Amino acid sequence: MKTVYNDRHGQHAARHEFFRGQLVPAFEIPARAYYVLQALQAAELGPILPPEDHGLAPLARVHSAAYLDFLSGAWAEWQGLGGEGDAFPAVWPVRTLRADVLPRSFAARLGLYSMDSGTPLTAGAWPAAYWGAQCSLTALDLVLAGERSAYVLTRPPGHHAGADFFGGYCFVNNAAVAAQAALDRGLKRVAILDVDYHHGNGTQACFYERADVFFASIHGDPLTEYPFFLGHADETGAGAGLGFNANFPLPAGASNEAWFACLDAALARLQAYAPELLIVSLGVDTYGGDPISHFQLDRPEFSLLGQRIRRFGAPTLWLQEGGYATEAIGHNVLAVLRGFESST
Ligand code: OKP
Ligand code: ZN
Repeated sequence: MKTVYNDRHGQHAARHEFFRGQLVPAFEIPARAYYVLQALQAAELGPILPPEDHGLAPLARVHSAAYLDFLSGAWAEWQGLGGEGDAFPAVWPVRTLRADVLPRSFAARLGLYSMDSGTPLTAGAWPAAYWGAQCSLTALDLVLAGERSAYVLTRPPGHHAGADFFGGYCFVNNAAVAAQAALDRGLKRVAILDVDYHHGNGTQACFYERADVFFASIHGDPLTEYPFFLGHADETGAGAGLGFNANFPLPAGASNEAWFACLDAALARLQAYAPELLIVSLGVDTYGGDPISHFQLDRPEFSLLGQRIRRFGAPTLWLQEGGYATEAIGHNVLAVLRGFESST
């Protein structure tokens, strides 16, 4: 399997993040991708390729122009204001406040375009996220040219980012950009399966009222788990998209049996949809040793996941999302991809 590697991810390197009112060491760090790269190289999974630049237009098919403008200029603006260290939002236009008037204040726009205070905006957040999307588009090219599958090794992740906001460590929604690009290249039905521990609220929202992308997600129940405000089972799509969204929330601590029962159910829904392309938002924070998540998958289960996806039978684009047990994530990702490769 070919890997497209975001060689600029290291520019996004937060030292700390806010967690329960404290600054704690960041979880979403460059070492995550270095461990995966090392594991792929050691296993000789396949060629590791750099991204090709497809420009801003495919990102603008998913994200608003105002948001991309803000994000691409945010660090310079913050520096111009004398910002020291990473920028953290601290104020949001919640219910009764107006989000339709663009404030001049940087702090206010940082809040307008974000969903939480746990996502440091660093000097390199924009280039890292931009090139992550370019990796996703490059890998999509490979799959559309006939590769059975391709894997995108990138960070920061993307699935929490919405059309006009960042959050949950995410800035640009790679899965949504790739899905929309596939449709723009002529595909009629794209499926996104999100197996990250956290619900992919951004991806779901992008396609919630559309029938051309089916979004299915297995995740920790938002009643107790991030992102808290989306991801319930009764979210089944709206308008033309009604019936094309399927959420499988599981309680924190759920068994592997329960997780695979959800995987089977999700894949059955996607099978009935008969997509021409399957995009997998591959978070491996479902690992039992993950420091911020509460499922119990391990290497054999990750391998089984890969095998199930292989059996699904569609051209498959794998996109890296979460996974915070830093030293284990390489082995976990490799187990998934090898499970896929070894199966027929
Ligand atoms: C991103 B992805 C832990 C607090 C949780 C948000 C988690 C985002 C997960 N410090 N902060 O879905 O893996
Ligand atoms: Zn996650």
